[in-house]
Amino acid sequence: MREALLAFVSQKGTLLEPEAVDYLLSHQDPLGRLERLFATIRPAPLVVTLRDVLTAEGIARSAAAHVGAPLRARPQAPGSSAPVAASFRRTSADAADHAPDIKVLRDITGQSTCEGTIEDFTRYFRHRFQTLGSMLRSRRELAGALDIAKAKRSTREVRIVGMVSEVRTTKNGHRILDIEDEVDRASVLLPADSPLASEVVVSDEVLGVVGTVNDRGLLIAQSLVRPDIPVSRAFRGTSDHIRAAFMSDIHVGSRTFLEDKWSKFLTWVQDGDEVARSVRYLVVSGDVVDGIGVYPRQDEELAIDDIYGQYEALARHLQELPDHVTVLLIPGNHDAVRPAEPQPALPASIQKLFDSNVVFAGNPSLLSLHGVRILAYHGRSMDDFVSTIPGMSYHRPLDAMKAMMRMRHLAPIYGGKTPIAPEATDHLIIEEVPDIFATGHVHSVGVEAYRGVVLVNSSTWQAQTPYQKMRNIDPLPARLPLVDLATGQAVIREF
Ligand code: D5M
Ligand code: FE
Ligand code: ZN
Repeated sequence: MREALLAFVSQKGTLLEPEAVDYLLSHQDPLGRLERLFATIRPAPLVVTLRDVLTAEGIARSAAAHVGAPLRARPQAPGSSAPVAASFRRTSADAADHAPDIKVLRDITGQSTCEGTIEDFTRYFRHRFQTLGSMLRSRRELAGALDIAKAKRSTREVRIVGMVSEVRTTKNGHRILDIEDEVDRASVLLPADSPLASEVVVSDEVLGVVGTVNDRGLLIAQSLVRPDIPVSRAFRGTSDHIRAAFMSDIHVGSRTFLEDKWSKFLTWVQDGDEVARSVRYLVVSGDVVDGIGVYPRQDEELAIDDIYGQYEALARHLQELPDHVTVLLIPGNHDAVRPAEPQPALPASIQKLFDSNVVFAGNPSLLSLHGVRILAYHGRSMDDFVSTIPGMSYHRPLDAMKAMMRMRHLAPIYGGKTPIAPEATDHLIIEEVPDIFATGHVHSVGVEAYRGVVLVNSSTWQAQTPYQKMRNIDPLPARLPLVDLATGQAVIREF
């Protein structure tokens, strides 16, 4: 029957979302339902979504509650620019009818206490270990987990929780992890002939191991356990189809800031179509200006060489947004705050250059828009994921974002390219599972869902700089991801 459904839609020149296939197959007369659907929607959308099916059947709301969280972001290859789906256009609400409802639930602004002493580092790592460790210990696979010291004396299968201090590969292709808890350490073998040998493991992440200790005290792993997020959860949606647009890496002040693309975006959002009118929020995930002295000889690539001048220019650009768009702005590694993460919101001297429709928060921040939780993070740690994990690339930021979700940490690798301030608590732990997780930094783009969380990487408004050319970084600029706050459905619009 699955084949029959797929053959039917392909003959109509469209595709059927997997969730829609599952829904149809779990009900009587799947083909008949599909035929009736095509009779009601014309022109047929590029991809027929579960929502299309439910809407056509007139039972969208109640049925959606029935089948859990079916309305996921549709996977979209980075850089692809499919036209915005008909179902997305059709359901647009008017943003101007909705008063803003924003809360910054968590960020470091005004709470930094660290001075970088040894005690600070000890306390920081202890908090990381204890918080992620207790998440892990609540996992069924790790029930009865032992301290490392005790596990090393056991002859039976053991479960332990530890922080990775080193990852290495032996000449025979085995991988060895050194892991530590607060008292002891152990070496864990991921045998070359096991699928575990190709698992992504990074230093300083906290994980669980199930295995047996051999007579030389080496723990032979049978499985690795990540804190991860629940398998599926409902999207905490708004009742109206207002949208959040996502951008980052505007790099105002750079010679390669794309004025023409920005004007196209402004024209669309000012007097554009129903989707443009549904944009209630613009979430800007850092690198909003190019900054000064961020990399060697950057001065040669600047059009505005004064930091306040750069923010003033950005403020002028944002002033041109329609009144119904509220902007949430967090800093990145090019912005005028301390580079160490977590970064506080931009200082008052800069905030005062902007209109009151701009809300400032730290990097990272947990935000609430009408109750929809958004974790916004610039994404600097992707530099460390890309440079330490074979197979990760700047063109596939969603892979790194999924790894962060699985590790429940935004920047697990300590001492790499991402500077981390040892605050009293680890603000980079993903304590609360968001509805939407947004990053920027890599100047690529993509949307996807992971276990019900909408992942968004939000492009750039800067063309390739000579510095990026030298580093083989090929940006995908001027793509605007848009997420429906009612359903989590996501699309990318290209300018
Ligand atoms: O980052 C722009 C691009 O450059 C992005 O793809 C990450 C990459 N990048 C940034 N810093 C580094 C370092 N130190 N090594 C390798 N690649 C890097 P932006 O933050 O806008 O400069
Ligand atoms: Fe950037
Ligand atoms: Zn950046």
